[in-house]
Amino acid sequence: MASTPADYKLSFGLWTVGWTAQDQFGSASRPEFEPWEYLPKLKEAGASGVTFHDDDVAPFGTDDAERQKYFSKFKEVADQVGLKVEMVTTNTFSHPVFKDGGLTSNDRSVRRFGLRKLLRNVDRAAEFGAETFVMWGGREGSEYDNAKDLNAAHERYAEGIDTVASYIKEKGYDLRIGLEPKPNEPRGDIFLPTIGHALGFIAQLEHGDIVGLNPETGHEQMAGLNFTHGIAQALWAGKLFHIDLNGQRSIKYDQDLVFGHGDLTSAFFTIDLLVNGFPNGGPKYDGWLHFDYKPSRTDFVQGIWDSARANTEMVTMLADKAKAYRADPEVQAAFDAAGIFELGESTLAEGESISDLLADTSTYEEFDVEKAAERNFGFVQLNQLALKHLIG
Ligand code: GLT
Ligand code: MN
Ligand code: MN
Ligand code: MN
Repeated sequence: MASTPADYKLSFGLWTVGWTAQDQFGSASRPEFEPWEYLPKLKEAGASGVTFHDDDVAPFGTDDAERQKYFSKFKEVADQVGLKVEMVTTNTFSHPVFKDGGLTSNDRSVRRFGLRKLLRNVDRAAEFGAETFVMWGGREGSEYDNAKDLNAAHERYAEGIDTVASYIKEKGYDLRIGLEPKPNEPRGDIFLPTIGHALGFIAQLEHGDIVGLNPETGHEQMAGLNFTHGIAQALWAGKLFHIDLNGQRSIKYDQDLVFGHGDLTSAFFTIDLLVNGFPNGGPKYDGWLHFDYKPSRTDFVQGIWDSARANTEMVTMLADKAKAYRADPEVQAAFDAAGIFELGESTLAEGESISDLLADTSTYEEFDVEKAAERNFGFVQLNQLALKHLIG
């Protein structure tokens, strides 16, 4: 039976459907609505969750009393509609004060202001019962390699993340941080450009236990990287806390297309991993499938809701295909022939020592390398089976 959006935890950033399509070269092509006006339609599109930046709900600079009104109204409507605020994030990139970064600006007073804005929003995230606090450092970086002391910049970045993490612990909030890598745009080069860089960075933190990743499909693909491999490594490391699904067509500006509207085959394998897990078991993602896309500038208001629906539809369609693919006996046989299950076996036998290995002449001295080299792994055939499921 075909699955429906209600079978998955699907959520949208308020800034996605809320994007009025102002870009580098042109003004907005769509009207702006009140933040809560998007909620009923998000629900209709198949979402059960919604996320926001502080400034998406109450504009930057709104005084405290006014802010409270915005957030109360938003909460009221979200509850009414039945949308959970599963993640909250902070805008430390739009206002020109952040032009050189929020946590790594050369200006110490800006870094202190950035931290205050972040900590205030941690309280907001906890108040809304969010599970994840995403930190996308879009302005953390440079255009010129001499614009920063690059060691100090990483020190300040770590200091900033550790400060937010220790505040979460101090307050006893049930919240984890998801760092979001991106290689470039808006900065020429952004710090923590890929999943791998971010994993290395987290390992150096004092409070890294509650810091993981929020990888975005298009951000890895902008760097020519394999998104499914990236999230697989994050899963293996126990660090896939959240995910931003969208579409990107090759190495170019950040397109934020509908999920699956970029590299469809990659989207299929992403959903296969998220929904079915690794073929030999192992860590499995059980978090939200969060869409971070932009309705194209050529679409008007109707297009906002058509594209939102397209995202949730892509997940249900791909998940159904991916489940059928895994359940297909022919695919399982091809997995077997390809050695997929063999890769799940440890290379050394249980209890085998290195000297046992060295003493085992069948592994080397008598090993028939020519014969082993003749193995036909059948990966092409296996991929063809996947594509038959995807297209068929
Ligand atoms: C911004 C960015 C996204 C991030 C958002 C969270 S903001 O739209 O392009 O990739 O996920 O800060
Ligand atoms: Mn993007
Ligand atoms: Mn983005
Ligand atoms: Mn994102």
